[in-house]
Amino acid sequence: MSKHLLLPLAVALAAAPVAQAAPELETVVEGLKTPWALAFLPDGQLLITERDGALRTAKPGGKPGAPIQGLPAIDAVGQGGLLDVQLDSEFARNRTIYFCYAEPGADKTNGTALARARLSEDLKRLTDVKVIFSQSPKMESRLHFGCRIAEAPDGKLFLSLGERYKGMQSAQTLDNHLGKIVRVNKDGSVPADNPFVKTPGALPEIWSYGHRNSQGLIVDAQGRLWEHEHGPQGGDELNLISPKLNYGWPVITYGENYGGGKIGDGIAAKAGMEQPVVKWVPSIAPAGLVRLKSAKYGAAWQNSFFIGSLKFGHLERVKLDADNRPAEQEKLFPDTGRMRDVREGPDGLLYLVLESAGKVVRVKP
Ligand SMILES: [Ca+2]
Repeated sequence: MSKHLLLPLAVALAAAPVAQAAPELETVVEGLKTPWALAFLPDGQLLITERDGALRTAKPGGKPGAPIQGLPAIDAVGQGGLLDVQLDSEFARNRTIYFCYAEPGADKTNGTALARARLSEDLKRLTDVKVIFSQSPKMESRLHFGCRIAEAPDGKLFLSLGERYKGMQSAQTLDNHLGKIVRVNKDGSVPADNPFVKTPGALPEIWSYGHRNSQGLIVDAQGRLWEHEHGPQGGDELNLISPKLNYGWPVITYGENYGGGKIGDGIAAKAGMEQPVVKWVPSIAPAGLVRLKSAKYGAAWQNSFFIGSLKFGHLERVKLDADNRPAEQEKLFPDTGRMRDVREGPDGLLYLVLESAGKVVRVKP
């Protein structure tokens, strides 16, 4: 008797709809060519870089505008071109933006440079363009520009710099800007309290060293600097960055050479070199970094890191515990296509830059 009565209830439970719908993506802008980075203007428009050397605005739901005039000469070769863009924290007052890019040098060389400029009220041109930092030395290379910009609460600027692939050994020495994170004032001058200003032979802009190729750099809500970087085959990393520290490349790595074979001594740890907070083997090829401040997606996602994967085309979510160990990790939106940038909009929503698709999409809450 009781079994007979329970049966319909069990059937009803099995057929019940899933309580929580999976988040979905919606297109915000399309028709871009190899977009690389995204910023949000106060009027609701987006400011987007294209790697080939165009900076454009776009209204959500609209088409990209004509290229903004006034960019400096850009070496759009290989992985290089017009890369990151950031608004000054006081953009509404000073209309200042920062952008980094592959700056051409003599004899086919290039290097990552950071420039500032004012964006005209009509959004059509840049004025007062000034290069405030140039990576030294420039190299003949199409690879590993790094190139993410982050502004700290005190107004200092951080910039990630790749080791240009050919210069990997130089990531361990302080007489160059290869494989470094640097810190400068907004006018390009060197802050007096940078960690190596009094070290003989060291370049004074250096904040940390031993990096490979970083395309993710943020200051979180607590004022901490986070960076992720591409390892070689295997061994991508998320690092918590402190001044003066050595993050190990190419002496220590969880990766190996492309096609196999150890790098250097094939070791993953060494005294005096920092361990990553998170490592990825195999590599996801990380690009773009957010630590989500908003509660728009619920408590689980709030304070999580979101990282685009170029290789697998998904959005990686990582949440750390109180001791900065990975507590939650998942792969969202698999096979969406090369994800080049991830940002949190002023609306508290996640925006993704899809490189091959030429789109900016938004994660619906
Ligand atoms: Ca490392």
